[in-house]
Amino acid sequence: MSALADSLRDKLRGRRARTGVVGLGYVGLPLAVELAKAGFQTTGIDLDERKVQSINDGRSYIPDVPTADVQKLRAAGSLDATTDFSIVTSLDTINICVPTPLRKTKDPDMSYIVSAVEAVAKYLHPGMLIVLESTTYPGTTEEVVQPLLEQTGFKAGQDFFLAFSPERVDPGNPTFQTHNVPKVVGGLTPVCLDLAAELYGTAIKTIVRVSSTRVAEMVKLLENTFRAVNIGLVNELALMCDRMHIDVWEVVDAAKTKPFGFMAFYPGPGLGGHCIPIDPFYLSWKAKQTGFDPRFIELAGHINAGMPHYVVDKVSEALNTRRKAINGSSILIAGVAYKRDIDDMRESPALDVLSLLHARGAKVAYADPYVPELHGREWAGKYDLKAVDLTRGSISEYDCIVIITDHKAFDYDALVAEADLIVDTRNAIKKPHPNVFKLGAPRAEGEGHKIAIA
Ligand code: SAJ
Repeated sequence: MSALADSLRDKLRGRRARTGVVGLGYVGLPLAVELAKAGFQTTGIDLDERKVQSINDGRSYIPDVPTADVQKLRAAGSLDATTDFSIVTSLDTINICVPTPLRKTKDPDMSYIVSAVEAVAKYLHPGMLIVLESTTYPGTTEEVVQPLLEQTGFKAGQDFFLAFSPERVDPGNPTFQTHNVPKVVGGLTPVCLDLAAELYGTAIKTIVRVSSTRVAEMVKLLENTFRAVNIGLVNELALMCDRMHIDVWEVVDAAKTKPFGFMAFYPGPGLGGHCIPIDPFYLSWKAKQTGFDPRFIELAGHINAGMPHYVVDKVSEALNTRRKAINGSSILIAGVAYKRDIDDMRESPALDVLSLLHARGAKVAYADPYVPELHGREWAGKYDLKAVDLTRGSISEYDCIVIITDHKAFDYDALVAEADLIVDTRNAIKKPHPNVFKLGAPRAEGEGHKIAIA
C-alpha cells in the first residue's frame, strides 16, 4: 500500500480517523451513529439545519435510532453535526448518503449526488476515503463521482480513495439494522476496496467484497428490481385470477408452502416507497444507454403503475351492485402510507387512488392513524385533507370503504359489521363476505351478491 493508504489504514485500525457522513436521513444517521459507536469521532453533514440542531441537542428524529444513543454519543463527544462542508478539511473518510429520486420523465435525478460531491471536493485532501452509498445506476461512481473529485487535481486511487457500498436500511425492521446487515463494498482499486472494507468492518459484522464499484452498484439494483418485478408478476396474476374467479391470496399462501425455490409476494394497490418504484428505473435508464431494451423492468413498472386504476374499477364494480356511480358517492380510503404500520407516504398508491376517485366526482376522505393530514400538493385534488377516525358509527356514512394500507390499528370487524361496501386491496379481511370486493378474488355468495336490476 502507498504511504497515504498505510496511514489511513492505521488511523482506521486505531480509531483515530475522523469520519464524516453526508446526508443524515434514514440511512445516514444510523450509519453515523454506528461509526461513532465503533469509536470514531464522527461528524454528520446535512443542509437541513433542523436535523443538525436535533443531533447537536442529543435528539434523534429517525425511529430506528434511539435518542438515548445520540445523547450518549454527544456526551462522549464522539458525534456532532454541521451544515458547513468546510469540516471536510479535518475529516479522513466521507460516506455520502443522499437521495436519488426520479424526475417526472422517469430519468435519474443525480442532482443530490452531484451537489454533495462538489461540496466535498472543495475540501478534498490527500489520503481521504470517499464512499458513495446512494442507490444509483452502475457506472455512477466512476463516471460522475470520480471526475468531479479529480477536478481538484487529485487522482482517485492514488491521492484519495473511492468506493461504492449500497445502503440496505429497512426502516422499522426489528431484526436487521445497520450493524448486522451484510455490507457489500466495491472499490475503484483493490486498495480503495481494502480501505472501505476496513472502515465498515469496524462497525458492521459482515463485509461482502466485490470486484468493482459497478458490481456493487448493480447488486443493489438487482435486489430491488427483483422485488419490483415479482410484485408486478403477482399483480398480473391477481388480474388473471379476478377474471378466472380464483382467489389469488389463497394461491400465494398455498404456493409458499413450497420449502424451496419460491418466495411469496402479494398483490396490492400499486408500488409505494422511495426504493422499489424508483430503483429499477435507474437500471433501465442505464441499460437503454447501451441500446438494451429492459423489457422485464418496463413491463413490471407498467403493471404496477396500472394497479391504482384497477382498484378504482373495482370500486366502480362494487358501487354498481348498489346502482351507484363513483360520481357523487362518498368514499373513504383506509390507509394512505405506502405500507402497513408506517407513516411514510412517498409514492404511495393511495395518492393515485384518491386522485382518480376525486377526478371521477367522488367525495373522498381518508383514515390513517400514522398520517394526520394530507397536503393539497401531495395529490391531484390539490386541497388539504385531515385524517378522519374510523370509529363505529362513522363507518356507515360512506358508500364505500377502500382498504389501501392494512394498518394493524384498523378495526376490521367493525368495518365488516358497518360498511355497506368494502374494496379490500390487501386481503385484510380474511373471511369472505358479500359486501367485500377483494382485489384478485371472486366475491362471496350472499345477499349483497345480487346485482340490483332495474
Ligand atoms: N409490496 C407489494 N407486494 C409485496 C411487497 C411489497 O405490493 O409483496 C408493495 C408495498 O406495499 C409497498 C412497495 O411494494 O408499497 C414497497 O414495499 P417493500 O416491502 O419493498 O418496502 P420498501 O419500499 O420499504 O423496501 C425496502 C427495501 N430496502 C432497501 O432498499 C434497503 C427493500 O430492499 C426491502 O426488501 C424492503 O424494504 C423490505 O423487505 O421490507
